[in-house]
Amino acid sequence: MKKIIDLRSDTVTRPTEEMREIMASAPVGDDVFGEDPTVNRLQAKVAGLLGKEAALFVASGTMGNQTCINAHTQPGDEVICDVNSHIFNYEGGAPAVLSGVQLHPIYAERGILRAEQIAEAVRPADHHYPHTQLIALENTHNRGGGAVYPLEEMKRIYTLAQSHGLKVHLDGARLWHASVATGIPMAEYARYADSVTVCLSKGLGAPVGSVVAGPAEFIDRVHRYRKLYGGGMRQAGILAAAGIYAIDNHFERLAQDHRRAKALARALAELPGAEVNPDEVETNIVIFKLDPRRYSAQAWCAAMAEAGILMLPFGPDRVRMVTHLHITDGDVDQVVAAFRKFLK
Ligand code: TLP
Repeated sequence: MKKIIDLRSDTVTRPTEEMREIMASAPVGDDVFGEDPTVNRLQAKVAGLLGKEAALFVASGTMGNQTCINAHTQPGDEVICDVNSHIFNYEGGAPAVLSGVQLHPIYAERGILRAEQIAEAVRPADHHYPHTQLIALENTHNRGGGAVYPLEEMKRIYTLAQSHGLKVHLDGARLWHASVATGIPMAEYARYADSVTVCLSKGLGAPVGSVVAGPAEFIDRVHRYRKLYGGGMRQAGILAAAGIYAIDNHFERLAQDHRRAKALARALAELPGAEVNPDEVETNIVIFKLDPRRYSAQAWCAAMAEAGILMLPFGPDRVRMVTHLHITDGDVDQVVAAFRKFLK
């Protein structure tokens, strides 16, 4: 059977044989009683990696972001984010539904907000305005084409937040990638955020799960929201074991995904009918623009699918490709050959 090359997302990975074996033999207990030793081990490990006091295993990145937003805010508060952020675009309007807060989205080049833009968006203390309470950042930035937040900018934003009494939440679904791409430890990025969500089920290749981290008192409040959202899982150690394995075995290898994404972007940039700047491909996401006279994103993805290559339309003339654990150098060669065939 011909292999399907699935570049739609790094969420499509399946657990490897070795990961499945580790999952099957993981010691477990009732995590709602705090008694699952493998969940506790994962939480301690991620708290350590992020340099935070405490961490909590949650079902998904969305649950991580939303429990944190809820724990940071009161209904009626405002959350500053960028217009292309995941919390604004892909979480079902959850901040309004679950926390009763309003998002204040700002346009930012490749999703990277500058401290000056945020300073302008912070509301004055006047009863006409909502109360600004939280700044939400995303590193790496998904719709920004996997852009890495410059550490210096995060530091400036955090300093600004502190001077206004605001909190900072970091959607670090792919913070692993930022760390591998720059060599900057995860904890160094996390220093400039009050809370962080990291995902195990994206580039790291675990089947399920994310972890939130922050001060112990804050994580205790997040824990309450996790329960309230129905996210209290029982013998979740089976899943946490996959996360521990993924961190230990699939973290450093993300550099390969970055190299392959760059190779895809370089090949595309040489062809007419597609636009992408390979220098901007810093991690495992490539977003390119098609010449609409030749292909719409839908038509392109349908044509590629015929050739056994899956990509995701990311707007009427934009397409996203994400490299991951199951994409090999041979796959990259095959995709490049298809580009040449379709765009010649
Ligand atoms: N992103 C998914 C889709 O929802 C777009 C993907 O395929 O990339 N933060 C960021 C930055 C994300 O990219 C995602 C997932 C999440 C949060 C949500 O994680 P899950 O899917 O676990 O709720």
